This record gives sequence, structure tokens and C-alpha cells, in this order.
Amino acid sequence: MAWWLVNTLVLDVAEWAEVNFGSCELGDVRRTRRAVRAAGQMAEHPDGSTPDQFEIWSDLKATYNLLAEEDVTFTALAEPHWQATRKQACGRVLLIGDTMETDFGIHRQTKNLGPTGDGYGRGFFLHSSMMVDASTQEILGLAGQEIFYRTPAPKKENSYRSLQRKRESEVWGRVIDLVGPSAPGAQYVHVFDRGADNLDVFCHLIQQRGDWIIRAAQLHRNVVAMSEGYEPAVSERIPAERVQSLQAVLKAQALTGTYKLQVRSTKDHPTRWAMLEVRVARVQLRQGKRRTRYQKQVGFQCLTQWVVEAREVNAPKGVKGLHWVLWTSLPVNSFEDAWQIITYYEWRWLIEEFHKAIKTGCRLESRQYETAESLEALTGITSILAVRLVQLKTVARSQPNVKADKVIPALWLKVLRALRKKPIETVRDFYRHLAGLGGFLMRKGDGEPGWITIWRGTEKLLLAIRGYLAMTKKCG
Ligand SMILES: [Mn+2]
Repeated sequence: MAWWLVNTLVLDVAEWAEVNFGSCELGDVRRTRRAVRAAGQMAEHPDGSTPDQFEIWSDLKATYNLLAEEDVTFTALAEPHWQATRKQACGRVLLIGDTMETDFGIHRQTKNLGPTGDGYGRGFFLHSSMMVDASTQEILGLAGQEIFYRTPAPKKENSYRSLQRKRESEVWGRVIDLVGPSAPGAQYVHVFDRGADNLDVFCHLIQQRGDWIIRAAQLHRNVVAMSEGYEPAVSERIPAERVQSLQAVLKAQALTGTYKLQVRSTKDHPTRWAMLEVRVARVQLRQGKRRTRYQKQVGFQCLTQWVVEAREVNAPKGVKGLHWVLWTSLPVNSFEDAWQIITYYEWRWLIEEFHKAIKTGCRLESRQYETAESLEALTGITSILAVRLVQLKTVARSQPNVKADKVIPALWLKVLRALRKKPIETVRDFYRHLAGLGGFLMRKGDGEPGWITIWRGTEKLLLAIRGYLAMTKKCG
């Protein structure tokens, strides 16, 4: 989809709601119409209280009733969006995966929630796969998601049972399967953090013919070091000196290159420039003595892939230097290739923005519903709304110099110009002034606006447009 199409879709609330929820199968077409209406109302006021969002009592009550229906599930509401997202994939796309914990509060009367956090939270876990265009960094949407619960620990439990119960990492594989293989002409590159570093996840990726970048968690894992001309077959016996820990293999590699990275300040340390050394290795993972049920099922024996390491050197005293080790199925034959892998991994901040948008942007955890099932259904709408909030910000940055009247609805520009009393020429101007309505000060040092001010501004502008239309209707 062309970026300006996304642009108007992101901006126009009614159209956005229709496109995302208009084909939900909820057991009755009236429910689908209600879902579209409810989503639109939420999108006009994402962080408002629930009564604020719906304004009219009958709308509020209808939304509560809708989300309590048995057929109105998280999956039923979100699935059309997942499918539409996957259809948009063209060329190389990243599928950034991660799990978010929710906590609706221990004192909440909501039925059927599970333990989260240290066991004192009440909520569920939401695992999402977010699709991002690898060449433009445009967020295309969510490609698949799953909600899961942590089962409470029984009174007496040994460590083996506890391990069995906590196989939460299996969600990575389930969502990989849900997203499935890419269509012809598209390449899926799944980007996962350390939570996904396990053989089962690699097996799922191979089954679905996906590529991957996964941060390694187990640097002591034994691997077979490959070298020019040495690529042993499955049946081949590996000489003992070829088997080393991942860490040792990386240490033995020649330097591929170095680069500098600006590290943002934290509460303990000022902003700094980190110098990173990059090393690359090609290694083989072999089946362990004990294979999991899934590894047996798919007949896993061995897997050869690349590893990219970025390690900070000369970190200042008291600072733990940056260190990333990334597994990847993509070929790494040069420093540029390695740097590309690291860059893709850094884009994981986009899914963190998405989680922030769900929690602070849409205030999911403060919503009052009677059952976990209703909250799950609400999460289906909220997730897609949160994507829209993050898109608002990235769209503003993708084509800043295009003429505003080419892509922004004329009425929007007219009302915003009238409110701001300033000329608005480019897309960048438009978003800065929109954010200005939402509290962005536009001083020289303020940089570009973030999504919070952009959609606060959007909210106000939409209200102003409603007022304008109501007035002109009455008078004309
Ligand atoms: Mn994670």
C-alpha cells in the first residue's frame, strides 16, 4: 500500500474503523456494525475514560454488551486486521515479536484473570507479531497475536513440574505458525529478543520457511564452528575440537569492523558515544541428547546459521558495556550485512512503542469490565487502535516535505489553519501544528513531536471539525 493511502486511513477515524472491523465475523451482522461504531468512538478519544469515549449512555451500554457476547472474542475482532496486514507484505518485511504483561490490579473484581508479575498482578499476557516494511520502516500492522494466561502454581510443586507448567516460551512457536509462511514476492524476517532463543523456535521458523534475527541468551551453548570448506553433513562425526561454546567461537573470530552508537542517557549515566566491535561467525546447531516432542515431530537434526556480535569496547567505568549476540538465517558476508542485521534488531523499539501505546495511549489496564473475556475482546480493538497511534508518528516522519493539500483532507487543513492562524504548507508543518494543538510547544530544541501530542492534537481537531460541521449544517 502506498504510504499516502495509509496516511488518510490513519487519519480518518470512520474509514479506519470500517476497514479494520467491517468484516469481523461475530455471529450477527448487527454486532459487526456495533464493533465498527465502538472502535471509531474509542479511536476518537483513545485515552479517555470509558464513559467519555462513548458520550451517550446507550452507546456505552451497547459496547459493554457487545464485548460480553460469547462470539465476540479477541481473535474474532482482531483476525481480519491480521489477515489484511499479511496481505500487504511485499518484499522484505520484519515481524517484530514480543510479549506484554498486563496488570488490572489485585483488588479488581474481574472474573477469570490470571497471575502476572511476581504473582501479585492480575491479568494476562499478550504476544504480538508486528509487521514493519524493512526498507521504509513503515508499520504495516499486526500479523498475528495470542493472549495467554499463567497457570497458578499448585501448593506443592517440584522443579520439573514447574518447568513443564511454565513452558511459556512455546507462544513464540504458536504465533510463528499463526502468521504462517510468506506469500510469493514477500520475505518474512522474524525479529525476536532473548526470550525466543530456543531450538523449538528455530524449528517453527524453518517449518514456516521464515528468516530470523534472534538475540542469543545462551552464550555457553555448544555449537560447531564452520569455516571455509567445512560444512559437515548431518551424519558426519564432528571432531571434538570443532565443538565449542558460542562465546569461544566468537572470541576466535577476526574483527569484521567497528561502529559508533549514541547511547541515550539513563538516570545514572549521561549520553555517550559507544564504540562497538563487530564479529561474525557461521555455526551449526545440532540436536541435543534430549529432543523435545516438537523437535521429534519435525525431525530436527541440525541447523547452520550466522551469528553477529556487537560488543562495546572501552565502556566508561561503572557502565555495563553493550553486548548483543544475534542469530540469523540471513547471509552475512560483509560488515554492511552485519550492520544491517544489527540495525533491524534495533527496530525492536517499535514494538515497545506499541506496548506503551496500549498501556498509556489507550489505558487498557484501567478499563473496568466484569470478566477477563470482555477485557480480552477489548484488547482486540485496543491493539489495532494502538498500532494506529504509533503509525501516526511514523507517517509524520516518512514523507515530511510533501505538500500537505496532496494528502491531508481539505477540511482538516482548513480547520487546522483557522485554529493555528499559521500557514501550513508541508506534511511536516501539518503534523507539527497538529501536535501543537495537543501541547507540543514547537520550540527550536523540541525536535519532532511524539505520538502522544500528535493524537491529542488529532482528538481536538476531530472535535473542532465536528463542531464546524454541526454549525454549518444548522446555518446552511
Ligand atoms: Mn521480550
